[in-house]
Amino acid sequence: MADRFSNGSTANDQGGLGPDPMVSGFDPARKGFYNGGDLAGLLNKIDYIQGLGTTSIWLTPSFKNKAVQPEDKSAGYHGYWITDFTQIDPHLGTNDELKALIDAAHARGMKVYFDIITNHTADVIGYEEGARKGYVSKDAVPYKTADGQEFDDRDYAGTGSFPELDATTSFPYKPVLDESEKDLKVPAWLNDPTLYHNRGDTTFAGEDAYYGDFFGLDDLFTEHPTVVEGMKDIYKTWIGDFGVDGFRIDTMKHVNNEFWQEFGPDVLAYAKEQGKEEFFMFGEVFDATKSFTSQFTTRNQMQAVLDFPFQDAARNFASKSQDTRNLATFFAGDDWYTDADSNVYQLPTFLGNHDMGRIGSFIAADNPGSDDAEQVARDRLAHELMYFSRGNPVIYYGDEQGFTGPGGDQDARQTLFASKVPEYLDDDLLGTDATHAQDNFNTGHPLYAKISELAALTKEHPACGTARTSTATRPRARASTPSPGRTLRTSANTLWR
Ligand SMILES: [Ca+2]
Ligand SMILES: [Ca+2]
Ligand SMILES: [Ca+2]
Ligand SMILES: [Ca+2]
Repeated sequence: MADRFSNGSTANDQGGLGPDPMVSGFDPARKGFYNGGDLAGLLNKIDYIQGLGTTSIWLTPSFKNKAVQPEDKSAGYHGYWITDFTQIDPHLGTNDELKALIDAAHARGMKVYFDIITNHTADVIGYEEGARKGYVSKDAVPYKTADGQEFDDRDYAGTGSFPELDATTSFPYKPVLDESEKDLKVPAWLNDPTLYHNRGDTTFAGEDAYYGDFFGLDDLFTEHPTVVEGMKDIYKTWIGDFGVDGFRIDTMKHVNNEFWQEFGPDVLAYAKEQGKEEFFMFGEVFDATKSFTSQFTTRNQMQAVLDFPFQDAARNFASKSQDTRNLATFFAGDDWYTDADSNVYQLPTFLGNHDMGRIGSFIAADNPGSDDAEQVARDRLAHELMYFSRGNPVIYYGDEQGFTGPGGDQDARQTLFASKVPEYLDDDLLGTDATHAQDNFNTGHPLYAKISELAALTKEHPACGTARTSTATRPRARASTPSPGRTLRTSANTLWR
């Protein structure tokens, strides 16, 4: 999260928008605003990043955002409120600075991953009926063609054709744009209000998980071929022109399957044409059930998903002291991910993140009254489990400095540089007496040292990073079930490694 990593240039702190925080979104004393970090800061600290054993940098979304959403009284420092998909957010720097960062990473043999969004844009479209309206289902008010015929969009998703729509008659709510914002989005096709679902806010369940707006964020009509083609073009440009090495894909489970079935293979083929043989995409499917998360790498043809089930299992083991046999059961379910071209070894594993919160925070909360030594020991154990298990370990910045915090989201987005945010200044960091009042780029921190050691060990001995429970230790019920995937899995693993 570039805004929270290192401030390489104070000149861009206000994003060129002037001194008013409610316009620029910059306020280093508020956790919901831009705090000043940028791409120049990441480049300055690339030795620190690489010293951790890092082989790839995953940037949270970095495109130009709507700086402030007045209704939320917070800013787009996190990057998830995009208005311009062709430009780096001016608070974070310029497209040239991104190129410089990518080139510097490549020169060191490191890769750079973009965090991309296809589900929504910033909240720019409102409804004539009012802002932030409740969800209206398709059975209550179906979509209508411009000619007034009711239709189900799912009959067209994935076919490459779609009926003509009319903003005033096709949707349950009438989308409206403020005159000053009607050309705000880039590329220009994003300013067509008929390319959004226009059904009101999601409750994150059932049909509305696909069609609803996240707190007003404009939910794209991802069943529509113009949206599919437009998103492919946007992200291919970043691969072709900037050399981005892969994508973390946001909110994957809120976009229809047909979208991924087109987007994934097509973008991957394009990347390979550009010479990126190892191009890699992994989706965010915020769910701890393998039977659910695995469908995106099998039926939906994506390469990988973030391993939320592993995060849950790792916390249960290292932080909550649950029985080790639960881990055995957990790994025994890995076959859910096995198909002809992908398997569990590709999944990025992690212990906490910018949404759910940090592993240091979980350990402190799960073990009330424990001392710092125990908490650091549990944190080391969690990292050992992650590095020695199958998958690609991901470190959330700040975990290597023992960052904690009382929860997720804004409470888990502390700056590595000295902070003025009161809610961060009272955090109790693991493994150190340091606080957030100072910079925390301490390569001598015990967790920085531990992670570096684990990265070096698994690099020298790759077999250390592929552990899984053997067939012999599987629970009987599972072992007695014929597993047609077993032979395939073994060969796929060999190929992957
Ligand atoms: Ca800055
Ligand atoms: Ca959606
Ligand atoms: Ca909206
Ligand atoms: Ca697959």
